[in-house]
Parts: sequence; structure tokens; C-alpha cells
Amino acid sequence: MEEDMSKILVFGGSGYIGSHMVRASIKLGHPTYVYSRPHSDHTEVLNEFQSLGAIVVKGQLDDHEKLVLALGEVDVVISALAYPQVLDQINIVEAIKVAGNIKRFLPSDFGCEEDRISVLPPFQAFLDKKKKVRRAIEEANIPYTYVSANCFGAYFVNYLLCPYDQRQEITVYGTGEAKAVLNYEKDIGIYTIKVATDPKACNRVVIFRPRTNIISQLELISLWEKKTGRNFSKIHVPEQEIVTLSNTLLDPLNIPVSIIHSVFVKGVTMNFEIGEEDIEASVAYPDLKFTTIEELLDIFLHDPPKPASAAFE
Ligand code: NAP
Ligand code: EMF
Repeated sequence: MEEDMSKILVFGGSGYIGSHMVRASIKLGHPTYVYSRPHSDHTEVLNEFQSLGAIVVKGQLDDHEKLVLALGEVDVVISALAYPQVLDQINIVEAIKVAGNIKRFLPSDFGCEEDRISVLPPFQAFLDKKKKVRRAIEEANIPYTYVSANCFGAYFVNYLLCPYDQRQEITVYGTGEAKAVLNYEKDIGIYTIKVATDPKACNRVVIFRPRTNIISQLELISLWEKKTGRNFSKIHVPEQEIVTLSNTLLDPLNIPVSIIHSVFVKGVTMNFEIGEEDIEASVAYPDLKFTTIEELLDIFLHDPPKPASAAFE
């Protein structure tokens, strides 16, 4: 069977979301490769992948020859590189052009749908870099899938509810009524591998917007109150204060507040229609299931995931 399975190479596979993609790829039976820096400090997770049968390729992101060689071994390429490395993905695009064999490339999107929204300047500058990578892929005629995974569920539950904190207060950004989409990281891994190898998803935008995962901050807090039996006082930060912070904080600290504004005040994960050309993952793959927000909170109650380190430090 293994010869029928696409070979998948993951950039950033040792990272926060990339590690879920690598585990999903291995679990679904794909020969799996991880491109990792020679002096990466993610040795523990890389060793785990190797023990599960993945091949770790050591190389820098600007080593063109190494990139072309690694790409020559595989069919599908997923990049889960972090914010500072977004433009380094142009090196991957250049190497894919030379290798000539890649059937699909998924750049490191995995958040808000950057081609449909407009946001505060610090977040916009971040999204513009991701858009630049998309345009380079299209220019080079590389078959792609763009994944709009929306909010990483455990990451944002940690950020919004601070579930490990004994404090009685929870911060609410804006009125707390805008709807947002929160998806569990493990599911993002599985669905990403699914779309990366699905012919229907070639040259499409795939949006992860399951009905069970759409929630406002106020609804999320009251669900958490119900589950924990606790009561929280809500400290509202007015929209204007968030906008002012996004104008005054230094780069890159101005990015998270701009993201909070876009997602939880403006509702950018929910405020556009999914187009006819787009794929919504929960509809397209009824054989799979997204962990609901209810279930995600149950995981926090019974088997709390490790908090991620901040994305912008
Ligand atoms: P991450 O864990 O910070 O980093 C991913 C990997 O990048 C690292 O494990 C590292 O792999 C590699 N890397 C390459 N060059 C590096 C360098 N110079 N310094 C440090 N690491 C380097 O990434 P992430 O937070 O998962 O982010 C991946 C994507 O998800 C991004 O597009 C980000 O915007 C997005 N994201 C979305 C959300 C959301 O809620 N939707 C939340 C967070 C992130 P090696 O050590 O093996 O080389
Ligand atoms: O740190 C983040 O948020 C803290 C409030 C950033 C990393 C998260 C992120 C989220 C996105 O959409 C929800 C990055 C890119 C995104 O498109």
C-alpha cells in the first residue's frame, strides 16, 4: 500500500502546529519527511518522529541544493514555519520550481483567510507577507492548497480563559459578542494532511469553519463557568484601547493585539461568506470530525494540554 501513499515533507515540522501535521501524516500512513535546521533545539520531538519512522532532513532554509535534493524525494510539501520565517518560504518556492516534481504545496497560512480580510496595520503587514508567498506560488504555477485553519483552539483557550490561573477575572476584548472559530490543534493536523493529498483541494482555499466551533468570548466564558462551576468577573477592554495599543506598542508586540482586535472585536474569521470555489472542511470530509469547543473545554478540565510559548516574543 505504501507506494500509493504520497510522500510528505514538512518544514517547521518540529514546531507548535507542524508537529501535529507530522504526527497526522505518520498516522495516516504517509512516508513522512521533516526538514529541520542543523542546530535545531527541538531534538526531543525530532527523535520521537524518527522512532515513528519519519525521516529528518537537516538543512538551512537558504541552502538551495539541499532543498532541491529533499524536494526530489517527495510529492507533497507543507510549510508550518513561524512568523519570522514567512518570507524564507520564497526559497522553498524557488527550489520547487527547480525540482519540478511537487504535486502540492501548502504554505504556512493556518490562520485567518488573508485574501478576504483587511485588518489593523501590524497584523496586515504580517498577512501581506503571507499573501506575497501565495502570489509567488501562483506565479510559478505550483499546485497549491491554502488552509485557513482559523484560531488554534487550545492556544486561544489558554490565551482567553487562562485556565491554569486561579484568578477570578477574565479579560474580554471589546463587547465580547463577535463570533470566532476555534479549532483543536490535533484536528488541524489531521485535516491538513487530508486536504494536502485530496485532488479536490488542488488550487483551492480550504476553510476550517465547523458549526460546532463558532463561539463568542462571552459564550466561551459562560461555557467554562458551567463546566468548572466557577464564576468570573469580566473586565472589558474597550475597542479604542486595543486600537491605541496596536498603534503604540513596538513591533512585534503590536501584532498579537492587532490579531485580538481582528478576530475578537471585528470577527474576521466569521465575517465573510465561504465562496463557491472554496472548500469548508467539516462539510467536505464528513467521515472525519472536528473536536467541538465543548469537548475541547472537557480536555482542559481532565487532561490539560501544555500551554504554548507566545508566538511573538
Ligand atoms: P513555531 O512552532 O514557532 O516554529 C516552527 C518551526 O520553524 C520550528 O520548530 C523550527 O524548526 C522552524 N524554524 C526555521 N527557522 C527557524 C528560526 N530561524 N528560528 C526558529 N525556528 C525556526 O511555529 P508555529 O507557531 O507553529 O507557527 C506556524 C504557523 O501557524 C505560522 O504561519 C503562524 O502564523 C501560524 N499560527 C496560527 C495560529 C492560529 O491561531 N491560527 C497560532 C499560532 C501560529 P526546526 O527547529 O526543526 O528547524
Ligand atoms: O499570537 C497570536 O495571537 C495572540 C493573540 C498569533 C499567532 C496567532 C495567529 C493567529 C491567526 O489567526 C487567528 C497568527 C496568524 C493568524 O492568522
